[in-house]
Amino acid sequence: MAVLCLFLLAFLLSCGCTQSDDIRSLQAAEVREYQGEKLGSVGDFRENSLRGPQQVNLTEYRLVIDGLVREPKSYTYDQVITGFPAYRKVVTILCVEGWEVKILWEGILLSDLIGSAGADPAANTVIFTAADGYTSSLPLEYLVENDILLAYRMNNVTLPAERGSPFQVVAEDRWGYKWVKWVTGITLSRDPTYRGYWESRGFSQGGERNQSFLGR
Ligand SMILES: Nc1nc2c(c(=O)[nH]1)N[C@H]1C(S)=C(S)[C@@H](COP(=O)(O)O)O[C@H]1N2
Ligand SMILES: [Mo]
Repeated sequence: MAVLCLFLLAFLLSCGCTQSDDIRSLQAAEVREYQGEKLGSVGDFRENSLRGPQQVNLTEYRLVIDGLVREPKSYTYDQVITGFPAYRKVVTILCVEGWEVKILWEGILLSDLIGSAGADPAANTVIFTAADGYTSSLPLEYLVENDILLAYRMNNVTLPAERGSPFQVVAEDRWGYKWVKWVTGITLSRDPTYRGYWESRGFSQGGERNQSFLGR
């Protein structure tokens, strides 16, 4: 009987251990240091999106690239993830509200993605649309020259819903409102005066971080 009890106890304890091990390994999945640089955490963001976190269904999801392109595209999530080379870089996001987070982003180059649809030589502006109706734009030249990423992972974990799953623009050196989350559409245009959600409410068109966001 005593032996049986001990056996049961050992069994219960071992179950408990495996469980807490799993929990620990999940937390450890997020990297907090990269090439000697300390990183912030996925949990450091203040969620203040237009309509709260969007739950995008990845099997039904399509990423549309249209406008001034040779061949409009509609990609599935897997086609985006597996169809283009992956890149990673450490970039800090800074919101006009005063918080900032340094993250190791992983994704594909927007220039590769746009290139696959063939940008018309007249195109100079890229308009991003999102699952919550949010929009913003960036110059095509800026995206190409700065190797701007469309991210699907941050700190080695897949973007969670709150952070823009499946894709967020990593708009390096631009204020947070240029970092469109839940991207569903990429439209090439030749209208550099197109103003997105915050830009049409008084935020600067360029969104350069070294300039005030309350600009033109
Ligand atoms: N689709 C969408 N993307 C968005 C927003 C939004 O409301 N909707 N907010 C922007 C703003 S103002 C910031 S600062 C960044 C980061 O916001 P978060 O902390 O809510 O993730 O997302 C940007 N991208
Ligand atoms: Mo923001």
